[in-house]
Amino acid sequence: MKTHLLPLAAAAMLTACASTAQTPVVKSPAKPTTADVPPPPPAQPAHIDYGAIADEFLRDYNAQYVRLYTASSEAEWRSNTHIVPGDTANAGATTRANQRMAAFTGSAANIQQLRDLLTHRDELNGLQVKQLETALYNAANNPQTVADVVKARIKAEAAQTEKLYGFDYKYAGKSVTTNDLDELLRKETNPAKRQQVWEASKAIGPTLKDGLLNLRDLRNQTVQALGYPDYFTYQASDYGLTRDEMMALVRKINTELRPLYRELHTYARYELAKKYGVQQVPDYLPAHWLPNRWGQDWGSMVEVKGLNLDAVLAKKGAEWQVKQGERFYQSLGFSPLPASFWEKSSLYPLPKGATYKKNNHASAWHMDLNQDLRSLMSVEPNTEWYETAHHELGHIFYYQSYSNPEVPPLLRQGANRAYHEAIGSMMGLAAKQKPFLAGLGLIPANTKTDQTQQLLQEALSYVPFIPFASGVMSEWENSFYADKLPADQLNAKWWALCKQYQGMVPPTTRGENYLDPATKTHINDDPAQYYDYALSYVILFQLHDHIARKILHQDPHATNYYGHKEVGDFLRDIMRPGASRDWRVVLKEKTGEDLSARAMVAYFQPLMTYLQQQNKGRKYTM
Ligand code: X8Z
Ligand code: ZN
Repeated sequence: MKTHLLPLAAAAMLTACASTAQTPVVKSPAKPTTADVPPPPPAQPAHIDYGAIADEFLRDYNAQYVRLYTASSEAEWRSNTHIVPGDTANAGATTRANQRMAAFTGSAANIQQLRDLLTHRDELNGLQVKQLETALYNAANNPQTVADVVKARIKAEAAQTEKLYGFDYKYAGKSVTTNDLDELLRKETNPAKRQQVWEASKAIGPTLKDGLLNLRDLRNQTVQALGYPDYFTYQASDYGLTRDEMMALVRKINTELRPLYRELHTYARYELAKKYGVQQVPDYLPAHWLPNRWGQDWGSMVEVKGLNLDAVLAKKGAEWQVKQGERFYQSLGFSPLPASFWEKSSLYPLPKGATYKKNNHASAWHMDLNQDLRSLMSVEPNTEWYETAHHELGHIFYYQSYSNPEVPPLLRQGANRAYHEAIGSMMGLAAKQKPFLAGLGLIPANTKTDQTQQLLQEALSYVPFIPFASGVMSEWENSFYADKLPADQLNAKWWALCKQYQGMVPPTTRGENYLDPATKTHINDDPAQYYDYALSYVILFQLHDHIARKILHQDPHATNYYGHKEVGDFLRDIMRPGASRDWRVVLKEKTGEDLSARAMVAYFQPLMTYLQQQNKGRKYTM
């Protein structure tokens, strides 16, 4: 699950409680007191102070919201960190906590009150309107007018989480973790073994099919009660966009990066065919050739001489990576993490032989919408986890930044969801650049490295993500929720999109007895919002470009942010207000630009000539 912002179920749990909702107190017009005084002028309705009414309502609402949110987070935390297959106690407690949250945020009385107050928006201040809109948006995920549907959905979500993270992956007859599978996909050179590993990673799919189909209907029905046509549209509306506008945006981003992706795709087909000793270069990339379960990040395909971060990190260890992440943020002026972060987080893989499992996908949690900040990871000493640790800490420092008295709990979210994803990913990018590594003493300052190879390595890591995130994932979920993709076409649609956007095909035919999209955790527990990540990559390059050129006066390809408080000030200006400012205004104000792939395309532009030379005489298939 992603955020991160809200642990998933927490997203589902944004809800309000009827019983405690206040009804506005309206003063009656004054009555005349004596008979012989001249008749009073016709009674004017007394002035109603909607601002004061909204204040009182929101004070109560926020207090309840924090209380229920915290209880929900605690239950979810337990459900995600202590999974005993067959034991339903955690799922039961989570379901109950989330239902209490839903009964509050989706209560008919609260919905009525929110709507009433919003009809007087002209008399309210911006912060009040934003909070009321957010509460109404949250209500749409849990309307108690369809209480049975909401209840069923919350229960189904808890059950799906258990299945998803309780799954026992097997490879070569032994139980393995997803970390093991990922490591094998990065390192194994025998294509037949690679295929077995890849297939092992997909074995979970069919176990999630019934649950996912059920969740689709329940998610759609829930939001339909407040007038959204489908769940995808509901999620897009959080950005102030329609479904069509969101799809147009992600398609535009994909088109802008397509020429570069086409070169990388051609390059990868030929280079991997060479590596695996295959004579006939395939037109489409076999999925099991790529160093990632979904082909979303190919960074480990090349090793840059003099910059072997894996080797450096192996010596430093997993704990060092997380601590180093904190040091980096602190060097920019962020406050140290509270002791409770270190005490309560679950940062490393479970010990061998543990009798329970935990969610293996990284996330960051804002438990009480205040200072109880936690991360759930399975950090191992390697580049991928080094970057992920920086990513998760980005969420954590975002939480910390907007947990201030100016931001009411309802608005303790990112400027939009993509900003929340962008900050830590940008820090992850910065933490891998050569001057930064040299500054830390991780590589000798005079190390000679090939800049083209370095940029190629970065391109392989960041660019293939775009057709995956803005293409395959977004198109599939759009079709799944909004177009109600038929249950017997789920896998066929997935692979048609993989071929169209990623130029990637499965090693063997994958019929409807498989459900390969469900192997991506987000499809189950972060539904209809994977475009957040595509947008976050675009934003991260916009922010990085600005920081490098305008603040540090450094080449964006070779920066060292370390110790630069002015970089921290720039970031905190974005992070501190949370969701209380409009995300478009924030981007324009801070970077001078609208959301655009310009900076990302420009960053990798120097690589185009190299790739075109490498690909001379090669067959392009996309
Ligand atoms: O899910 C994540 C984060 C958690 S918010 C680790 N990411 C996406 C993924 O793994 O698919 C980060 C980038 C893309
Ligand atoms: Zn994230």
